[in-house]
Amino acid sequence: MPTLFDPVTAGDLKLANRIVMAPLTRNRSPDAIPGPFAATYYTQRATAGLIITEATAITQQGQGYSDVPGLYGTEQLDAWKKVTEGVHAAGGKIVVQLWHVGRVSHTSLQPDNGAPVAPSAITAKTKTVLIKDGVPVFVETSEPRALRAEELPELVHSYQTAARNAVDTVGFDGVEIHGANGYLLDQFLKTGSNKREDDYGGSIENRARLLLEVTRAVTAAVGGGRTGIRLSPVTPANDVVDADPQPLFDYVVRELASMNLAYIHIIEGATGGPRELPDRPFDYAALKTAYRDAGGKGAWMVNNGYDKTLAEHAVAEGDDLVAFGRPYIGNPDLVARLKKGAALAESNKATWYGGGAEGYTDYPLLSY
Ligand code: 8OZ
Repeated sequence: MPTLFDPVTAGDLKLANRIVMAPLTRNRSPDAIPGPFAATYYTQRATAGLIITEATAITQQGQGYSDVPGLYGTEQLDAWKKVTEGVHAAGGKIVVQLWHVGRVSHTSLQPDNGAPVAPSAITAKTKTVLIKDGVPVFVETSEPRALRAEELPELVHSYQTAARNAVDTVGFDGVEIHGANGYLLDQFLKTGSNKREDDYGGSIENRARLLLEVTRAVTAAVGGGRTGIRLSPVTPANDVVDADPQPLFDYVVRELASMNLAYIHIIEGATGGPRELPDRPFDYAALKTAYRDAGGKGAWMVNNGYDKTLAEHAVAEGDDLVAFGRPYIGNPDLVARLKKGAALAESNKATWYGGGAEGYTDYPLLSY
């Protein structure tokens, strides 16, 4: 039986172990350009079987927070190149997470200070982070406008362009489509945020259409074997809710099954919070069965609140990859620590978002 520390193949990605560094927003990319310490930060963590970068905007319209990186300008691509070169020189694998925040944004971050875009003109009851004088400030998100149907092909195309640039120009090993946590694609999926009356709203098929079009476009550009997708069926993050998530997500993964993806990345429960939500029950085993029964061969990646025991159990039960988020902030050598059964370092919450090297690249390796 495989363990967490055994190699695994996910599509075209040959991974040294089953431990994944989950995407972590760190707000250290002024002007949306990965900052001076990004290459060191990711390279320090290259013993992960796979690194998924922090969420990275595919367009300026896709930006929702201060100082998060993008993937749509030459300087951004050049800065990311230093990251992929560092990680590869250290023997690691890294994919970039493709992000469009939709309504989780603020006019001050949008092109021409316009309204953020969304499936429907419904403001999210959530906050975003603006960095003012180096200090994170939480502000209400701005009222969005509904995307017009004729804008959607260009939106799909912008995911495709970002994916192609990521792999061909920057040298990422692949991409992860951010379909989770209440951002644009999740807003389209769920009934609470999608009240459209066109082909992109109403039925499950219609609400899933944009996510599936994006995924097809991305796989056409870089190959299914270099494409992963992240989903969060029941997270309340960023004020999303669906009236009946099980059939919705069972449908989504059945449709994804034929796209030969590298992996499906599932956030169980509330992102960064409880794994079980009494008012939002969900059967993750049934979800995985729906994917496998439809012929899905991608690696099954689980995430949220895993420790060594839970992760070993998941792999023993047949999950292929386990993603660790917060533990990776303070433990660059998480793989070695888990292997040794060493204690994990706590990270300093005050330096999670924004700042420089402190709380970013200064967490020590195990000393034994
Ligand atoms: C924390 C802070 C800002 C953004 C996500 C991209 O939840 C995020 C995010 C997390 O997916």
